[in-house]
Amino acid sequence: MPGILSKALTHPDATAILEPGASHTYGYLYQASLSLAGRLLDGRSDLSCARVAFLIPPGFGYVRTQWAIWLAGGIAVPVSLSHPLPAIVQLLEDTAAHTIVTARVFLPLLQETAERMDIRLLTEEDEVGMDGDITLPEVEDDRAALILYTSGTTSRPKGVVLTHANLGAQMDMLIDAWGWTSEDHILCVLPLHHVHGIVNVVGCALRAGARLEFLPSFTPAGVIDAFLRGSVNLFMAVPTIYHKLISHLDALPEGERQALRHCMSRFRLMVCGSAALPVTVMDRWEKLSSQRLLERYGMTEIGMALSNPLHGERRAGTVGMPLPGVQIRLVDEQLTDVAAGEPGEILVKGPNVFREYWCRPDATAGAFTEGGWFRTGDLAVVEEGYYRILGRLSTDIIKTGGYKVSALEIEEVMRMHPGVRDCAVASLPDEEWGELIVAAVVADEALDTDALDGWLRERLPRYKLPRRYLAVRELPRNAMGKVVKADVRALF
Ligand code: MLC
Ligand code: AMP
Repeated sequence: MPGILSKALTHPDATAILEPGASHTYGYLYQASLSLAGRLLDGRSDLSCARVAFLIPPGFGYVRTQWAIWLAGGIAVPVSLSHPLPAIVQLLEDTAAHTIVTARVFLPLLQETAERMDIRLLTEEDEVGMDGDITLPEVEDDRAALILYTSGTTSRPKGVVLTHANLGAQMDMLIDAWGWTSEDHILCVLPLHHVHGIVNVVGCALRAGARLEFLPSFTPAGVIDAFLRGSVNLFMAVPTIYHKLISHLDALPEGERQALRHCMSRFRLMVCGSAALPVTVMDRWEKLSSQRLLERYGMTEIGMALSNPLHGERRAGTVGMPLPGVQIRLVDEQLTDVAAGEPGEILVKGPNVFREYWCRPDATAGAFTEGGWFRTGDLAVVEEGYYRILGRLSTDIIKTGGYKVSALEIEEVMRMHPGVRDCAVASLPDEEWGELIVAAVVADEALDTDALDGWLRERLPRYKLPRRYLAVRELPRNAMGKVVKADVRALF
């Protein structure tokens, strides 16, 4: 059995998952996962790293499917609920998926594609008994467990391959650093196709034997209601979510705000990450909740690497220090270590670091330096032991609402539109979203931005859509003919 599940079996009667209208114990979660693993195996002894994509809303069904894939020896490939069909097809093609597991509600979306691509389609809810008479394969720790798609400096997203050992190490270092116990109760409002939701929230909670409560999606009112029920004591989110919660709380009558402050003041911990936490948001949140947010830094390829301390000063504007077991270097362009106090690119090494990009040996080779250090592409400086993130090496990577988006990917899709002659995608700083995606477009005729937006919505997930368009006669270029993104930004 994969190591990362075995700890959950030591407390079968404890509550594992709460979701609207239902709660499930660890024992039931395991049994239900086992029966689904039997259906996935379908008579075979081992899925032997076959890729199993799954499109399931956050909740019991999601976790059960993830566990079933791991029990059966497959590689889990979570599919975003916000991806339109062309983006899903791209992922199915790239992973050469063997099976898709989904919820009944998504069958109309997936059926034709699965048939055309000859991929087995299962619904998670269809049950055939709960018998435990299933022989499971031996799943070694260095077997691939998960492929997560991440946007980067190439136009197509890359699959990040994480092994069972990587995931176990990522979870153990957070359980240790943030003091997780089986007494904890966390609320999950994050999407479950990224490391923040999958590892930091779902994975750590279940490995620690804690209670994991799901909301189907994020709404400020839903979060507040769940907090007021009184047993949630842990919360983790991206800066945009804290910003939205602050706006919601600011609009409440003082009496309700006070009741909420009282309720939140009893939380054990609130964590923020995935994008820079503005000091203004940290301060306002502390006033509203009496909680000083713990900011940390991570990435799909490495899980978490730097964190402010659980005990001790949580310094605003910084992401703290290396987590236990994580090695960090700051280097210059020649990959030489910078002098103390100088800025440099963050390099990471440790058991948390991913194995490879799926079927992209060149990208994998390019991501590591001699000695096996992973290049993050992020710049930082150390001040009195605390790391401060300064920015990114590439201007083509955008972080919006905590999602990483490649400007090049959006440009490539936009250029396929018959009315678009050329385009350049950039970002503007934004208090709520961190960065806002914008697009300058060269078009033959007057640009109908509504029509272009509607066309893009059929091809890109919502969080990758430009929020402002500008028609231009030509794109700003340097002497080499390269588009200058800073000048594109200035046009807005
Ligand atoms: C949505 N909207 C945006 C937007 N996304 N506007 C500007 N920029 C964006 N990026 C607006 C649109 O008007 C949209 O309407 C409306 O919001 C509602 O869209 P939604 O999708 O329903 O928004 P919402 O659910 O409120 O989403 C906000 C959010 C979400 C913050 C909850 O973005 C989110 O879950 N972010 C977390 C992402 C995450 O988990 N990242 C971790 C990556 S791992 P319309 O119809 O006009 O589109 C990682 C490593 C690490 O980074 O360190 O953790
Ligand atoms: P992703 O590839 O989606 O996992 O996003 C990882 C990127 O998010 C990192 O490379 C950073 O650029 C950014 N990031 C994560 N946490 C923080 C943080 N606390 N402050 C600033 N940037 C962050």
